Amino acid sequence: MSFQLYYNYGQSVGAAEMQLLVDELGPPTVLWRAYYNEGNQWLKAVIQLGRLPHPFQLSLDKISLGFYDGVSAIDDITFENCALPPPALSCEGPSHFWCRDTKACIDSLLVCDLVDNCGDGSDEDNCTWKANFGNIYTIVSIR
Ligand SMILES: [Ca+2]
Repeated sequence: MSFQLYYNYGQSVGAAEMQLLVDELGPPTVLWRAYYNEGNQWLKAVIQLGRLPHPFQLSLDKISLGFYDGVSAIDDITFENCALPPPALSCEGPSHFWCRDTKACIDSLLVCDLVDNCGDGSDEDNCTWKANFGNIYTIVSIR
């Protein structure tokens, strides 16, 4: 899933940030932040959200240090690629992966990328070794 948003900055504005809130995942995650005056114009931003299997909320928060003179706004929010891929009767070739339960055919580059692209998790099963970077674990595919 991804969406586009446009933001407008006037003069002497503080920071603005968009947060993602998912009840099951605890505190909000900052998806986007603008710090300074970026001119009196609408700009384009694209944010990749990945797959969100739980209900979620987006919030736009304004951060000001007491002095505020300007406008922060978003508009034309569009969500894209929100549905799972449809089932396929076959899925052949080394550049494709056939999902176990949903029978969707996905690009093999989506296998073991930490996102459930199939909807049944089969593209993230059997990702066989893990690298430990402190408290962060990264699963690396050897398929
Ligand atoms: Ca995946």
